[in-house]
Amino acid sequence: MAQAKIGIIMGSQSDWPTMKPAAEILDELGLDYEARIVSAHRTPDRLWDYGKTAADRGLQVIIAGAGGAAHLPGMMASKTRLPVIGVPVQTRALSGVDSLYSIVQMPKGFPVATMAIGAAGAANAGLMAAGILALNDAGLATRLDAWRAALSASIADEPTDE
Ligand code: RP5
Repeated sequence: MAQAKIGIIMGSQSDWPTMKPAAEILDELGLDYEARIVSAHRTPDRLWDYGKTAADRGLQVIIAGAGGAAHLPGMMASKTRLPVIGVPVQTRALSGVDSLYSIVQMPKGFPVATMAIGAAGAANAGLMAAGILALNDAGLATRLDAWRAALSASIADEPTDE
């Protein structure tokens, strides 16, 4: 099987329900991806290895979701030049604001493109990854345009009571 160009990584199994919408968008757009649990705190060696080998393995974009003290996207950005798209996972104690601040406040030099908190952010991460790959893939660009047009067409002109 061909190496996927998109990696979806997350800090815990518990992040998967939040991150799954990213995978679903990629499925809809016919894009291969790999999904892995890579924790900055619990499996730091796995994180190191993933970041060190990502580009050579053929990955082009990494979507990284984490919650709370969400170091994963930033640490991954420190280990690879590939674009890293961060997804703050909603937490119970602080509603994901902790995750958002942990991911978005990167120092100059190691950017993480940070999405909204939660499942909408994950879906947008999938769309952002697709947009990046579409720069060099005309077929994907056409599919992404069609996806966006279908979403626009699904929005009613007027509100209803239901
Ligand atoms: C983070 O800690 C993970 O990204 C997750 O959002 C959070 C809680 O993890 P679990 O305790 O549910 O495994 O590292």
